[in-house]
Amino acid sequence: MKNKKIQKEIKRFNKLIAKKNKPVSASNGIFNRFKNPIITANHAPIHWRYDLNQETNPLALERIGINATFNAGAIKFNNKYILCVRVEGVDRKSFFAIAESPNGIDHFQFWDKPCVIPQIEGNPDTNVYDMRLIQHEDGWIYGIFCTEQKDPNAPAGDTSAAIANAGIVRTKDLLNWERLPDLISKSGQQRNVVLHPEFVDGKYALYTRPQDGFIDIGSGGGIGFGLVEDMTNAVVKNEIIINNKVYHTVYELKNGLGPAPIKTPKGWLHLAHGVRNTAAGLRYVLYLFMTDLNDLTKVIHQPAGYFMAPNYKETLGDVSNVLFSSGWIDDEDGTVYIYYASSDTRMHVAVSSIEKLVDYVINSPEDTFTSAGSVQTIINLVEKNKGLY
Ligand code: M1P
Repeated sequence: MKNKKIQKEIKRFNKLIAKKNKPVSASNGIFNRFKNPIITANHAPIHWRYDLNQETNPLALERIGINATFNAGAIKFNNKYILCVRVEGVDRKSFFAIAESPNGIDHFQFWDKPCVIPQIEGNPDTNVYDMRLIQHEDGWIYGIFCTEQKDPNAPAGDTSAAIANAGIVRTKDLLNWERLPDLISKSGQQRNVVLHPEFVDGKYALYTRPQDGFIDIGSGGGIGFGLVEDMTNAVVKNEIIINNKVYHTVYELKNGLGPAPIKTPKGWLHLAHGVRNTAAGLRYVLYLFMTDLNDLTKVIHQPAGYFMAPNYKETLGDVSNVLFSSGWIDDEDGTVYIYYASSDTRMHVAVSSIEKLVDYVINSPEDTFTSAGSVQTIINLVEKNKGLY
């Protein structure tokens, strides 16, 4: 017989998993937010957190605390909507855990145990996060994530300087993960590295985000692109920046690719995050752009500004004013499930479609980079709308 308090916790947990989600009515027509976050720290299974043995836990106390669930990779696998969630414990360590849903919008439930990511001998990860899941045409599912360690060259007494790089794993079943060597590139640091799902000239193609420092991009800004001969020894020799950070835009300070791009008849659809600095700290928003089907380095469409920014509730969390996405699923019927995290705390879904996203990215005005230009853009629409209002 389980302790009464634990029984109550299990009841509360089951109610949470069974909770239905529904779209909020307010929408700009491009996407729909949903009422409830889809995965929170409270979705962490009871048996990860409680010692259920009455003898060793007579007071039914929680033994292992979970702080947040965010920045998940996404894939449709065996007809289930799968998220590889960044779960963060109260010890600040992040790890990966698979959660699945039958419909992509609610009933997300973690698998029995978190993912076991093999370590590289002699070079263990201190922290891992933000895994992108990519079904590559070579037949493997790749997980590209950030691996972080203390900077060995940090001055004595600096206990926060870190080095970030891209860790690489691959799997066929999302249960057994094969660790491949970390990415080798010319940049001192890498985050937000994503694998393109198709071969390019017989090679693997990686989107990168070279940076000089752990937080600061320094001279290395922008979303980069480079080819790799072999994922079992991934070396990017030449990185070119395909989508730069730009003064007085929502990606002024830095940017980074979200999930792997989606192929559409008009081009490759990309979801990215842009960051700017404010008096209240960094603000992370999501934006879209499209690259040429035959030249992945050529951006052919990019609407001005953001696609999604944190709403009032989403602005609050551990790292406030952040929307971050590293996973989306384009379903067989053209629906697109955009999985995003708010303020490094919890996961949400927004639903759109290929048709809407392509229309948005192609037909929304581009940035003119000046206030006068923005006014002219509105006047152009007013003129076009004459007689129609
Ligand atoms: O805290 C906001 C985000 O900061 C980092 O993103 P980026 O490398 O683009 O600055 C990451 O740590 C990310 O996990 C986090 O959500």
